[in-house]
Amino acid sequence: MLPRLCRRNRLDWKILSAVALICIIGYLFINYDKLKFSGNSEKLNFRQKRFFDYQASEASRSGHGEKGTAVLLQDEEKKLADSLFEKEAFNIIASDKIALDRSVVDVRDLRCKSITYPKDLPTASVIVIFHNEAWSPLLRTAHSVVNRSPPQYLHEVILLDDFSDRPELGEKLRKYVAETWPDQIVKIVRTKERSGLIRARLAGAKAATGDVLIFLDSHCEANTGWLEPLLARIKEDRTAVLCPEIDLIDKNTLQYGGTGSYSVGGFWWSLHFSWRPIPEHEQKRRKSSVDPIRLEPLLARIADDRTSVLCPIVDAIDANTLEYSRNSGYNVGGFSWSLHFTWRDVPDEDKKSRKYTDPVRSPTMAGGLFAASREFFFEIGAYDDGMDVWGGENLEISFRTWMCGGKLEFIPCSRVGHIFRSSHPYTFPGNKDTHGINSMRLAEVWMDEYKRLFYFHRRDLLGQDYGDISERKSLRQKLNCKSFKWFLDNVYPEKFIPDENVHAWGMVRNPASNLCLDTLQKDEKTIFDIGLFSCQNGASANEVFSLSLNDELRREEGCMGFSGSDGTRIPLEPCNNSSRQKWKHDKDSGTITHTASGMCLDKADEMSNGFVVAKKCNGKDSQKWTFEHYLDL
Ligand code: LR7
Ligand code: MN
Repeated sequence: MLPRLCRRNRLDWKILSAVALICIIGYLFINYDKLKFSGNSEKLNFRQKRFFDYQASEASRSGHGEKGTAVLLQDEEKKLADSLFEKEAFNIIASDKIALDRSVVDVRDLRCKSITYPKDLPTASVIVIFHNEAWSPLLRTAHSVVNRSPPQYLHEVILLDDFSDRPELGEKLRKYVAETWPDQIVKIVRTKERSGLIRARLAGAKAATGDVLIFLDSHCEANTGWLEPLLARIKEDRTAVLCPEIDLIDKNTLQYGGTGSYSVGGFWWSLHFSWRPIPEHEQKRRKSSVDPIRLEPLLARIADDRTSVLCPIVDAIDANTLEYSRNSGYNVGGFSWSLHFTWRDVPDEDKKSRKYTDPVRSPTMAGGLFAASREFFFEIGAYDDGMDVWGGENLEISFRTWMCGGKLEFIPCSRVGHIFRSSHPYTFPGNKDTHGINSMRLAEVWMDEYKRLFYFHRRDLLGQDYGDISERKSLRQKLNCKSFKWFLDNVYPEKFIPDENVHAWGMVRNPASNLCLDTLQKDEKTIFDIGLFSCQNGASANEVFSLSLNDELRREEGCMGFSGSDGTRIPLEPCNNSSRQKWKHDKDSGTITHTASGMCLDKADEMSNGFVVAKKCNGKDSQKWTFEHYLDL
């Protein structure tokens, strides 16, 4: 009995030890990567090496799309790309041909490269949200961040999967991430249901533990040196919410192109985002924007130098009309050997020196690419988690940042490319107009009485259910945020308000015909002729015109300009304060007169096919107009 038992026990021990050994080996095997990086310094060394190896290899890379070049497809590939274009809203075949860690051109201004940033910068959590993003752009985003962020500042990259159901974004993605980044710098977090991009970003922000949150869309490429200027600015001012300069990655060729336009964000009263040039007040505020242009070789550069001789930029005053027009050419002087003075283009080097490195204040952001101190992001209310799928959150966070004590800036030295796709390659559950409803929430909470201007455009939304906004309202109260009027007056003073500080506004009616000026639904980012349509009695934003204190007959961005020849149509063109765009209205006689030419706005005859024209004044009914509202200013 006894020996048998012993024997059996011995066997048990053997089995047990074997199992234990297998377990230990298994554990070591599974956790090899973790154990390999058990110390922080080992992790950092590994990351440093990866970072420097990539930098070293970048210049010598060759292949499709390297250095950010275009991929041009032919024959079968082109056909295939075309057939998939609708689904992906960009050229997936071209993207798939490009290395996931391709090189790009460093499009920064030369001056950016000479800036040295403090060594002890805060750390960043980069959050890339995605729903059913295609494989190659998603991973190219992650690679670009890891490869171009100095490891000591990159705390983590969170790929926030908003409940995607493409098969390759499941196990295959997990495996790729684990194998490619064994140090676990890249993490995947998945939502439990389709959350929409706003709640997805919130989930990402909650999971993040770095000092600074940086959000990116899932089809971006971070460029050289993108991270340091963002972190340095937040270190300097924790209330600054920052956008990189967003470069265009072409949706057809995947070419990485520098924008170089240095635009800032604005908005339409329909609550769509718009790009606009840096306004004059901001150009003046920024120190480096007043740099003189060197007039070499005739004149030496000045600044605070008593030995320098300065010229203003010479604008043109037309000899015939005395119209003053801005010289946007910024020429410098040269000479010919016959010793005549000549104008010539600003030499390349000086053009570059006019591109600046300072932050540019912006009223709004596009939404997808921005950085904020993690603490500050939550302090000012993160996001409105009542917003669904897509749209509106970009203006909400913009208005809120400014109104509640922060500031919004573009950082010219931080460059990130983004594929601007032609449509949304994902579903909108329930087919809801999420931009409309989200915008209602933002208008109701943040825009005070100015929400009326949104509803001008979206009468259809009036009375629709936008959910509960009480938490957001009490947030605004708790933070003691300023009014929307304060925002307009101080942050966006150039924003045109159609029904304030104008002589008159509303429908411009020709009583005899009961026709009104009308944009005929044309896209106001283009130039088009103003038409006539039966008056809609306030039901159509297409018929809202204003007579500004500046004597313009205008819309939000466009002014009616007239060339002066009898009987021609009148285009709506970008307002530029020129005499083409000045009109006077006489309330008693009803005339609207083009000041420079003396011609009258005329309903015209059937020949004009529903377009308004200007003609010699004749006192007839076709030249009589009334505005819906007169402010008597
Ligand atoms: O349900 C969704 N869940 C998601 O996670 C829907 C989308 N998403 C992800 C999506 O995979 C993508 O990574 O959210 C991100 C943004 O969606 P896009 O790329 O379809 O949006 P967009 O680039 O057309 O739109 C811009 O405006 C949006 C308004 O809600 C967001 O703020 C986007 O981030 C924003 N993109 C940019 O600002 C990039 C610069 C372009 C400009 C102008
Ligand atoms: Mn996008």
